[in-house]
Amino acid sequence: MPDNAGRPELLLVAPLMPFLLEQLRQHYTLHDRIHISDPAAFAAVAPRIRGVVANGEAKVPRELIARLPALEVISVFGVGYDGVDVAAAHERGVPVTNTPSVLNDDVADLAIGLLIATARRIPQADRFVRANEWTHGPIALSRKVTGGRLGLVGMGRIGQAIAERALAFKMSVAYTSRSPRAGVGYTYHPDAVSLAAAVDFLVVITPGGAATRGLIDARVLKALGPDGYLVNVARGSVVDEAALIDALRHGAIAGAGLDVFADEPNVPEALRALPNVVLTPHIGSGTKQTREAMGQLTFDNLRAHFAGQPLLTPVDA
Ligand code: 8YV
Repeated sequence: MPDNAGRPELLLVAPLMPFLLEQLRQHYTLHDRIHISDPAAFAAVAPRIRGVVANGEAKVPRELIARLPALEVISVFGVGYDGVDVAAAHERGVPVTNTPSVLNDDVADLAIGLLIATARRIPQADRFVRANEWTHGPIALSRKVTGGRLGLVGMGRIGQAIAERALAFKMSVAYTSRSPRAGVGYTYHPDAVSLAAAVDFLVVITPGGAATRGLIDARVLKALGPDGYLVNVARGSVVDEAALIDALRHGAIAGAGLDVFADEPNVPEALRALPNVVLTPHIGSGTKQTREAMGQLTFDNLRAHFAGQPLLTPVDA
């Protein structure tokens, strides 16, 4: 039986911010993560689910899509959609949308912020002052950022926004990606090892998923070297976390600034205990302004779909 108001029924597969939830509630009947919390209730409503709303971290596997015979659209609150089996959705003729562009500035700001915080050891310096250690003598010197060599793993919209900022710090910019990007004048490297060997700061901003899993491995970290720093604002899956911990422990690299982790929100104790890392809880897009813009785009894509209009930001087949 359709919902009383006859409104499309949506399955939410992730916790969503109130700004988006409130808008969704006005137009749809929402089933919030019942596929996890209440399998019996999910089995009852699954045949009526017409839309799925996910976020950047959520999983929408082939098996879930197969259980939703009436599914018409998947709207992702986030630019990354590596948790969604897009091939399975497209096979069924179900489009997937994401929220590109609106978060470029925030993620780029955080990448530069983490880079500076890590190289200049800002959180460590803050702890130093709070612990009154200054009264015993000065803090150790840190690493200069301006004029350094930046390497970007990924040169999409966010990568380009990071590069623009880096130029203001008089940094040289090089990058690697599957192929050289047309219209981009920065130095191209065919692989991450060669890029890492040529730079001081390696910033990861490439999509997650099978194609990039473990791309930053022990070999890349060795190439980055004992004076090199790693920053990851992409997906934890892109970095071999065990190899990274090992490299940080043994001085194979100088430090790391990490916003994303292999098994969020669980961050290994071994990583949390290291003195040469700056860790943030996946806050790249986490400002009120940007999250609201992402929420609006997530909502607008759904509205367009159910109004029979073209989607604003569909993901490519
Ligand atoms: C998350 C992100 O979507 O856009 C992405 O790909 O990783 C983030 O913006 C956000 O944290 C909401 O879960």
